[in-house]
Amino acid sequence: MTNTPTAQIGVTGLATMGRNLARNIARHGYVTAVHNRTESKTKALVGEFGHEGTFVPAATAEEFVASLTVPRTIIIMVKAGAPTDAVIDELAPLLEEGDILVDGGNAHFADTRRREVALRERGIHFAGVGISGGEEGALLGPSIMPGGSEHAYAKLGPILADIAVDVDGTPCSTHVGPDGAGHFVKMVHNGIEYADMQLIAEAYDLLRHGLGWTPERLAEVFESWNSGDLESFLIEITARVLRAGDPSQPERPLVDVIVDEAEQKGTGRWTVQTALDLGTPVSGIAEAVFARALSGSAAQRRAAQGVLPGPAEVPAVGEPGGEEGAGGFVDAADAESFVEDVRAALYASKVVAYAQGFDMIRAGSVEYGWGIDPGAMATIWRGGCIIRARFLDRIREAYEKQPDLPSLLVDPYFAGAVAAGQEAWRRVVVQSVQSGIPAPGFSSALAYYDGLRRERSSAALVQGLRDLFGAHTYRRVDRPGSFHIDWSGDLSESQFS
Ligand code: NBP
Repeated sequence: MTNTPTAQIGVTGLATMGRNLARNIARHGYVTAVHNRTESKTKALVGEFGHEGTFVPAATAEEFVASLTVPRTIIIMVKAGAPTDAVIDELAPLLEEGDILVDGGNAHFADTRRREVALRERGIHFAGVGISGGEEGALLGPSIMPGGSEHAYAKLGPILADIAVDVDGTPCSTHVGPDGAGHFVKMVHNGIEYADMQLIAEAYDLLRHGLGWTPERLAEVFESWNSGDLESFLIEITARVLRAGDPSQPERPLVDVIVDEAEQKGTGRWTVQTALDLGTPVSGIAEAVFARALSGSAAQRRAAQGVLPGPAEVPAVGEPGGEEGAGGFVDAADAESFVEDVRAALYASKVVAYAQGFDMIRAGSVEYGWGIDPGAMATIWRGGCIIRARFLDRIREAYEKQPDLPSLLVDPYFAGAVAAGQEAWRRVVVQSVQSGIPAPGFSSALAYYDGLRRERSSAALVQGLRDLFGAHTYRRVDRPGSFHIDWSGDLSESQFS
């Protein structure tokens, strides 16, 4: 170990993400201090990958801090929650005013805000940085959503831009905004990821049961979609998963032997909880979180099977005897148009999910005074992250043309795209209802679309009811003010403001 500080940046927490991020940083020529609570991980990293760059291993937090040039820049990559607080508590007393402490884990943005305030009081710049791309992204180039002060970003930004993936010459990293802005945007990113995966799964389910095609044949459908508007990492890997056979009985599709209970780590749930507080309808993300919860309600699902009837004529596909072409509810002659309808429904629903996610970013930005540029978020999501997709370029263009766009859905390109597919979208939702194949993402997206576009909504009646039972008052279409009816008396109207 050295007593002379030489490291330009340090990473503490060398599990999957931290170790790959440290390697990425060192590969870019930065002298990188590395530390982990359990020292064996530090030794393993340097032993295995020490040749990739200049690492300065440290056994203790004191050695780690002492190895860094001042002002120090340290990235924490430990398990989110209490472990992050434990690491901050250990490091903060060793740091000096002007040092920069970065949390690259999946922290809740409210924790980041709390930590930022506490460390600011000690003169330490705390930056919450969202990092997306998983293990491979951390090593080869993630999408990075840095929050924190301008001061911290001035030092951190160039390093992050170096290690982030690059799309068309632009790094997928930009300053999101102060304190928790980066982690907030990362959270919404993950929420959108939930919605996107749910919609893809619904498309697969409808195609599989509608057409009776094998997963392998459906892999071809997704591959073909990947060369159009839907081109994205998630569509690409859907084809890969559908094509895969069970390693222990290769003739059986892998997707048929995977237990159908989706798990979650919690960022989707956080997104929905936060959206409820902000009053932003992210119904696509909420449906995805609830669909995962329903899939995991194994005992209830077992109890319902055989008790709750569905439409009588719907066949079971993927069951014994459910081979290709057998038992789909769509006539073979209509197969091509059904595939196209599902594609259009998927695209339109996806536009809604992203529109809702961007609405939430705008609402969070207003609530917390972050000044987030939504177009810049679309730009940094084009590569490295799980939701990377061709159409993020379209989103970037939409916000470039009109930074205060009220909804992505009213941008001429997206309005046109959704309008072109809306009849197909309606047909698919009808078919899902008639065949008893749940498509909560498709149908709630369509309901949101219709709710948005209709001139008059049913909320007028809701307001009337609220006034009757709770004297909550209502506003009128023909004059300003708030009004109340004397419901228990002569039904006269009084004005309150
Ligand atoms: P984990 O989330 O599995 O955390 C393991 C690391 O936390 C180890 O280095 C462990 O040290 C350390 N740690 C724990 Br646990 N408790 C600690 C404590 N009290 N004090 C000090 N260190 C402690 O690691 P990961 O999967 O590499 O993820 C790191 C972060 O990145 C997490 O916040 C995670 O949510 C996020 N993440 C992001 C993505 C993505 O796609 N962006 C993917 C996966 C994870 P030890 O070795 O001594 O036990």
